[in-house]
Amino acid sequence: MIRSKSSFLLSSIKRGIPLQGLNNKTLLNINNNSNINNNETTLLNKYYTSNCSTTKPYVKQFSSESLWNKISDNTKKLVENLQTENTLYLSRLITLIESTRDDHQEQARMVVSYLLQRSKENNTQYKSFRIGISGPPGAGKSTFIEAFGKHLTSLNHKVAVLAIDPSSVRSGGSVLGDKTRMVELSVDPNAYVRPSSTRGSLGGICKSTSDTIVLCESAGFDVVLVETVGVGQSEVSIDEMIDIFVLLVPPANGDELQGLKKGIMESADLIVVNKADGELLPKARFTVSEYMSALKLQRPKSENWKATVISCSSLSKEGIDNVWNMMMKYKDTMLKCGEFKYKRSLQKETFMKKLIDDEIVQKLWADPNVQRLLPSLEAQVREGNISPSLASINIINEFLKDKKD
Ligand SMILES: Nc1nc2c(ncn2[C@@H]2O[C@H](COP(=O)(O)OP(=O)(O)OP(=O)(O)O)[C@@H](O)[C@H]2O)c(=O)[nH]1
Ligand SMILES: [Mg+2]
Repeated sequence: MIRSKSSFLLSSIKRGIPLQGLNNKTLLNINNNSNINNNETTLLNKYYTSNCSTTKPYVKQFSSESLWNKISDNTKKLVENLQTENTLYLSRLITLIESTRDDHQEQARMVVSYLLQRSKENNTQYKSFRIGISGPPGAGKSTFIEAFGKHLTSLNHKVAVLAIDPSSVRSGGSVLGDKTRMVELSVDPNAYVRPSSTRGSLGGICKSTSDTIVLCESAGFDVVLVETVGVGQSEVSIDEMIDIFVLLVPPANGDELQGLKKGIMESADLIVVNKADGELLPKARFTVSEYMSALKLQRPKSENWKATVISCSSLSKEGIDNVWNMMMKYKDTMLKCGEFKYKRSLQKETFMKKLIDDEIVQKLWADPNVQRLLPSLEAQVREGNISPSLASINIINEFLKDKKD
């Protein structure tokens, strides 16, 4: 009798039919029945734990109303005016996001979550296109973004340009997002150019960029260009916040290509050889074919899209339309196969976990108990009295001491 009941339950689980009446007692009976093989027992137990167990996962929900209620009146005004032509409101909200003050951070978290919910409700969350552009110094990134951005605004798109610059953390200076090279774009009413924030850690800059993207989209910018340098050299991967990664390279000869190819090429969805004009044209053509053959040798990043190489000139604007068409082809393909949405949800999850890592580590080092214990343990590790692993577990325990239930 138990055998027939378990067979019924198992076949229902395999067919994805929801089960009722699978309680502890039934499960125990089935588990004790020797006719069931190990795989079947595991399947039943797994199903029970995730679907029938009384220890339900803790669900905390945030309604858009409750988020809205936590936003101050001043900030509410900025949010309400976000979609107006005036980008002053957008800039002020970005400043809030970049602020290191705790109360500002708290407000920023509410605003971004609220806006995320709103775009979900309005079904606009996948309307936007986040494009990451990177490349070696002097490749023509700024010139390209100016020409490309102008092309997009001529097609009635609204374009936001943001920048992540890991070197600004070290040098304290802003290099990217230079409005000087984006003369036309920065005065275009359908474009918004925001130079890189130079304050805070790299993790902090990336966190604010990720939130800034949400703000720009809520303000009606449907294309967000994120310019970066140093991709692949830092712990932060631009892939965590963009939909397509474009590598912009100058025409080069064989030797120069060798240096760039590794690593960074693997993250590219599209390689654009810039400066395909005048005397550089033959060299640009050669570079395209070199990158093409190099791509053939590497494993594709996605099974739904094969990275490709095209050329353009940001000065003569030749081929700029082609770059956009190729990007749109990518978006269409990724949307149709579901990878676009999947990638975005995965990015958010990964980012959440990274933020937890960052936050916990910062809290640990700032903890007074840890600070008191640290010098003596450091000294003992240096002198070889205790192992680094023993010292580290002592430090972690010290940090958790008052926090355990
Ligand atoms: N011939 C030609 N020159 C270009 C083109 N695009 C950019 N340049 C030139 O290349 C130089 C570097 O351009 P930028 O746009 O500053 O390059 P970048 O990659 O932003 O440089 P960094 O910000 O220093 O990393 C400038 O002198 C540009 O005029 C192009 O399509 N054709
Ligand atoms: Mg530049």
